[in-house]
Amino acid sequence: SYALYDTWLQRGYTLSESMKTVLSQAVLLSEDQQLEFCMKEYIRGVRRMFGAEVQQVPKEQAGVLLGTLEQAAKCLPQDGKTPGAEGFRIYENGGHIAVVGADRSGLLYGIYRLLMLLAQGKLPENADICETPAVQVRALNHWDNMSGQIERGYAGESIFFKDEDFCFEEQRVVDYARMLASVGINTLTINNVNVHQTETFLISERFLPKLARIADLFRPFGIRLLVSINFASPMRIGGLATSDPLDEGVQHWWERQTELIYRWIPDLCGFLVKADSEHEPGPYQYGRNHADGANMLARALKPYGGIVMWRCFVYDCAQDWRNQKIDRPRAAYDNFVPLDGQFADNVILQVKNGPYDFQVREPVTPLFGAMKQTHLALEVQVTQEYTGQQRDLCSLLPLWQDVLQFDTKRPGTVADMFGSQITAMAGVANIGKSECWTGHPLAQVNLYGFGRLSWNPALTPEEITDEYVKLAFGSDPEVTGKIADILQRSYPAYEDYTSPLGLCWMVNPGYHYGPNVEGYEYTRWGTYLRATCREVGIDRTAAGTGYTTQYAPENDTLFSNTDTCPEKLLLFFHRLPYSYKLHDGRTILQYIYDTRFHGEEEAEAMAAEWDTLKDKIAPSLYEAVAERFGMQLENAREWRDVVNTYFYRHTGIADEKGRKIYK
Ligand code: GCW
Repeated sequence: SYALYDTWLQRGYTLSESMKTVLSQAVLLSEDQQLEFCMKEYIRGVRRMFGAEVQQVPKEQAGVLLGTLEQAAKCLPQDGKTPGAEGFRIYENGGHIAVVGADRSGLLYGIYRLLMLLAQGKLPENADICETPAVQVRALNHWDNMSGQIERGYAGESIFFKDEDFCFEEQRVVDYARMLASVGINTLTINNVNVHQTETFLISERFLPKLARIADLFRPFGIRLLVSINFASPMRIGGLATSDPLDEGVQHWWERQTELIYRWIPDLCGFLVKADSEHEPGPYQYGRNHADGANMLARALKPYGGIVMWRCFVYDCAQDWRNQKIDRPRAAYDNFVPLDGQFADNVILQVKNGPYDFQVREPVTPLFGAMKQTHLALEVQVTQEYTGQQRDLCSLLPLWQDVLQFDTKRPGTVADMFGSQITAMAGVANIGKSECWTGHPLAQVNLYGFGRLSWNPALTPEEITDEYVKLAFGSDPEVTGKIADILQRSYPAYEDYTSPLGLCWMVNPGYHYGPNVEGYEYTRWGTYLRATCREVGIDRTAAGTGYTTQYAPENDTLFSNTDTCPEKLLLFFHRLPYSYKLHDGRTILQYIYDTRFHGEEEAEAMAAEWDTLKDKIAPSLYEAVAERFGMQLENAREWRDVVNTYFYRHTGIADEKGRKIYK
């Protein structure tokens, strides 16, 4: 039977009888009670996924040996290959499989990986897989409000909150914890970075017992909570007259409050902070800087081993559109780079992947490589705010791959910096109460992929997609092949109908779905196209706003030169006439027309390909996705026609191919 709720670790898969026999004789090589949970997860997985009952047998009879390095290192060849913290080694030899974790979490990850490899039919004979996560903090950030509503959520209401209080089904939370752990996520924030009135009290006695209960449910899965705090808590909770980070009373307040929090949740990971950003309180209000603010919290957390994840999404959100001197993409660098070296060791600055805000196509933030003495986190948006809102299909894996493989020249790619300068990866969750968790059933690929990439940023979109479709949709190669194909086409298609050449923000203001070319043109948000009848885009080179100078000199040159600037970003970096010729000889205008038509055709083609699966997949899945494709087609047509008409009316130049453009 097929249920939308069941994702990649929950279904039944076929397995040879001989492999089932191997799996069903297992031993845990440890007396450590802490590890028994891992065995339970193993037993549950083997039963649920492969329909076999596990017997715990003496070591000599075991097909599968589970343990940590401490007690099970002897099951591995003594060849010096040792997994690092949270890592594991899976070793198959003569019909015996050893899963050895570097530690408890490593063992759990190794067990899930074994089960997932078997489910995909991918455990080779003589398998020897030794992995250590590339990133220490693999965090998922919910933007859930305690009202139950989720900021930028497209999958129903919160699975944690309702009516200004906690409200959760424990079984669902546990199933969720397992999903996250199976892809290696080890840190979770359940409340929005915009911390409203009620949520401010999550770190007070009013809610700590319930928050602690949530922590208890995630703990066995190796997941620690990181709570979003309100920078003004000393005033709002403590009744102080100020929240100035250099005020001694404020510092003491945070110390006492942190002590209280840790009494309830001894392994709390720390605090997540959005300060001086989009009207949230912060140190600037007191004439202090972000190091002052972050370090104050870091000091309070230090005795407990806690960390501060401090967001860099700080910009002027009350800009005058007439003022062309201010350029919003410069903001994170301008605010934070001068503070390099001033942040405490247990502070991680959390930086969005691009300098704007999760647009369909942006360059990579210039902060990576520019802050050599500061821990950084890469933040990506798993929820599809600007990428189709889980109505349109958009696998974000190619977007993230572009980010991870970007060569900063400072030196190395973003992926290369993990473990040294970049110590964390954070994703904004796309989860809610929807039956399939993610609104659009195929949007699960983004959660799955985020986890896999934060574990191993070198994985390719093709590899991750292949894993996901096999785990989620079974072993019929026609089905998995077609779904993989649809997923791979989805981001290029979405980019095609929405965002030509790096032009951002042509969305409806506020809710950010659907086209509205000048929706943000005369607003305070710093998000402009400046299209005239002749030209479009913003000059961000040294001759313009100077944004390109925030990159390493080689990249400044690369982006500043219209011949070497990646074309997908041409109008992000440059202001150019519509007649400007691209490398293939097309004008910018013709490119805009062509991609709009092509993106819409791709949406139709994906929907048609999905239809061919109608008799091959569960009706609930078929219907749910088909319904979304219906919405996507409408959206793609709207984008095509609105954007084409806008530029036709501005230029008066017709499509060379004579296709329908509304005059
Ligand atoms: O993109 C903007 C979103 C806001 C969000 C903000 C942020 C949580 O539109 O909804 O607020 O980014 O990242 O803080």
